[in-house]
Amino acid sequence: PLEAAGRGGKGKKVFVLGGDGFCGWPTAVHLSNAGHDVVIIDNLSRRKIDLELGCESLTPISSPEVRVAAWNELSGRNMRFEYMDIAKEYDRFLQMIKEEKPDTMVHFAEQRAAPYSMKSGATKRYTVENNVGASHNAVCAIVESGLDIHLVHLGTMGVYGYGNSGGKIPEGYIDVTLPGGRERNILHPAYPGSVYHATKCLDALLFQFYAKNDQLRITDLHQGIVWGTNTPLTSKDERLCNRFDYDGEYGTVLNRFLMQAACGIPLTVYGTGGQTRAFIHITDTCKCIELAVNNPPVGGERVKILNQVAQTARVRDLAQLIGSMTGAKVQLTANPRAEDAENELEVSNDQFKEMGLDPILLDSAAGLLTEVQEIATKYQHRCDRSKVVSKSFWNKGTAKAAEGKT
Ligand code: NAD
Ligand code: USQ
Repeated sequence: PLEAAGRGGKGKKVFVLGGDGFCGWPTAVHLSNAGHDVVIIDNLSRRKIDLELGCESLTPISSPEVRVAAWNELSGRNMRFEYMDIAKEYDRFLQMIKEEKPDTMVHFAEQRAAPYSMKSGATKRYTVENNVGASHNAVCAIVESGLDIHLVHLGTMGVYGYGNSGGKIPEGYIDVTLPGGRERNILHPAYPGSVYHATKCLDALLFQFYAKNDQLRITDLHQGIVWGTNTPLTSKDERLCNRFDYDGEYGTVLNRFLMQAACGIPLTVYGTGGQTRAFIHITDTCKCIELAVNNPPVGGERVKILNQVAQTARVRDLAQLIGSMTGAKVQLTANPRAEDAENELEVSNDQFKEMGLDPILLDSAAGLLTEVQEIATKYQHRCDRSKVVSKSFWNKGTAKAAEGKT
């Protein structure tokens, strides 16, 4: 049996893997503020990919050393940052786990952009090697350390796929009757739409195996698209400012629309805009992760899977919402992705609701939408307009049509 890491309750020691990123940084601050002892581990690969793409966050972000020092100065806490690649530096990672004995590891440390993952053979291979390597190293190191560490992993709604299968998507598992009549409760079938999303499906299988074989305590959070930029805590000081991706590879749809409206760029709705996706505000991301950290599974056999979403929305409805708020025009754009033009999506988020989450909904979030717009307006001089159009095509038909036009 694994040795209990010992602290329990409040004030856990938490490693935040990928804690310099868009979701990781505000979560690290949130957990530190809640009384946990936070250590960020990050290899700064996201900042390096910005250099590769010739792009950077719309908001100016401080170095990890400066933002961590600023938070400690403001809060009196003792957050730390360790520069490490968890996919490549296994021995060092294991050693650090053995020495510091974290109660929990929150794992954000993956390449998270679907368009980037589909850009070339090199980015496909990097995404698989990095993401699967990072996730496997995390579970393997927990087993090798002999410590009973709870792993909280950020997965994606995209593991379920966006077909029009009908019915509400359950939280991770479905009941099936196998040929021959045997009843089973199994992982929901995986149906990824990009190499990036496929890595999250591979992660889920690894987690299933390690939970069964080694009784690891794992929570897998199937998160929707995150919008917003700062949280009440990261707004406290400019040095704590969170990143804001707007480019065609890393920018996600709602934040892109808010930034495009602020910069006078027509909203880039791909295809008919009939794609329905799940959404959550960055402040709720932090709250959900705190709930997950404080409510670990009992352990053994089964991964705890929760859908980390506030609501679903259709892309063209979002464009209409932002258009009516700001007067921005909509630009229907040939879809560079291979995905259904129109889909329905209904998702269960019962477990977070039962734990007390009262999520921010777009209908009543006018103030938060305006806040993001104000941030985008403030930093519009940092926007490189040549980076707004996606350079990644995985819909071959569309790519050919686009080539024909140039
Ligand atoms: P991000 O790219 O901003 O952050 C990821 C961080 O992990 C970066 O700081 C990066 O440098 C680090 N990292 C990557 N590989 C690493 C490695 N091998 N070793 C150490 N550090 C490494 O992404 P994000 O938007 O913050 O997303 C975080 C997680 O949440 C991802 O796993 C993503 O799949 C998931 N997620 C994000 C969204 C979203 O809308 N942003 C939605 C659903 C799920
Ligand atoms: N889209 C547009 N116009 C744009 C950008 C996107 O119409 O300018 C459309 C896309 O075609 C897609 C939808 O908006 O149908 C969402 O795209 P996105 O880039 O906002 O989100 P996605 O690629 O799905 O990925 C993001 C995160 C990823 C996370 C995922 C959650 O980058 O890390 O896993 O959201 S989910 O979508 O629920 O799987």
